[in-house]
Amino acid sequence: MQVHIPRVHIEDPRLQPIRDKVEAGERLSYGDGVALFRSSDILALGYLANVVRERKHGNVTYFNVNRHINPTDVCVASCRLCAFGKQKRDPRAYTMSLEQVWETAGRGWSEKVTEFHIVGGLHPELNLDWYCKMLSGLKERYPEIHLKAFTMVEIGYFARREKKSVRDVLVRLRDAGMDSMPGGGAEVFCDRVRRIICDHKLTGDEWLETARIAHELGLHSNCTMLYGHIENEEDRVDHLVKLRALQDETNGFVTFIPLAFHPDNTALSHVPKTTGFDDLKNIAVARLMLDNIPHVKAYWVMMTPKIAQVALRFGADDLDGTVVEEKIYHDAGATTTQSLRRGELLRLIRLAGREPVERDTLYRPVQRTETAFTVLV
Ligand code: V47
Repeated sequence: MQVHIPRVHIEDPRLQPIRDKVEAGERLSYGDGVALFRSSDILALGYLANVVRERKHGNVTYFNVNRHINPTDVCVASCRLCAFGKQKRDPRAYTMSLEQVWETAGRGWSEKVTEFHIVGGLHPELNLDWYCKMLSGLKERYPEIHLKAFTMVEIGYFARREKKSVRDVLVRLRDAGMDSMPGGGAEVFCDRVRRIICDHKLTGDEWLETARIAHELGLHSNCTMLYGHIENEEDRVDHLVKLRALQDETNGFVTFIPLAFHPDNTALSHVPKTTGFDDLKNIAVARLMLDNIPHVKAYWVMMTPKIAQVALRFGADDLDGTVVEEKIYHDAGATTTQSLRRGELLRLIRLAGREPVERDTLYRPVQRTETAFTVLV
């Protein structure tokens, strides 16, 4: 898309060569990524990221009408970063029956949803058959709703528990109704960081390999990075560059979502919360480094709707959705509401001067009447 690029004043001299590359549409290097994270010239970062964002998407900003479902919070992993996972014997822990999952899926919508976003803890007793029944039961009851389900971490756990290959597990779940996969569990790929924040999880290489296999099977997925804990700028850029390299091979990632660490009720509760400045910087640097990933999402639950709205001028082209019920961030102290109405998403986008487009999970526009929706292909 041809866009007019105004020349804005850039204060930080280290960003001049990066501006030249961005304007010429050249790929940024690892060193450029570190320089971007180290810069405090937030307006320059926003300007550069906005050039890329408008080149890819013009003025359009996407959102969807979705519902999160977390079938269980029982988790064998006990990651220090997480406030959601509970041990099975914890009196606060819950596990839904299949009927409860199917019933929860239909509850709390203000508008008809197009996507269920389904993730949960690593439950020691729920087997692959149970998850396949859950998916096929959802498909039977809600055939037109896209099932975006299971992080790479859950897939790795199912494979280990069932003594099957990752590929076999993915094929079983796909055949039972899994349409695509969310981007969670990637955290930061660096081993030194993972040993501290999530030592029982897949390694970074295993996360990437699982994503590669999913993409080879024709499943699209998202990808994320958890920032604002113990990682440094180099760790962040290393993470982004690894995602970019895999995307060069598979083209299977649809959207990148930077996730701000929320420390409350975690074993890392001493870590200070991220600032608005860092949240915007992560959006902008991601947009600049991930030249081959189509979308960058400002997840309003994590950033607050106010910062997410500003992020639409700092590189983001998507706000995520109505969500309806969010547990992972709210267990970790998020103060945002649990859900936003479709009308509120439209208002946030329009008041940022952007053109809202409701999308399905794979970014096909959705046209809605009062009671029904059609995906326009
Ligand atoms: O996998 C866990 C992270 C993820 C905390 O793909 C935490 O469209 C911050 O992946 N503080 C879940 N983060 C959220 C997620 C997601 C959200 C929205 C859209 C999509 C998508 C994916 O949140 C987890 C983990 O990486 N997380 N605990 C915490 N205390």
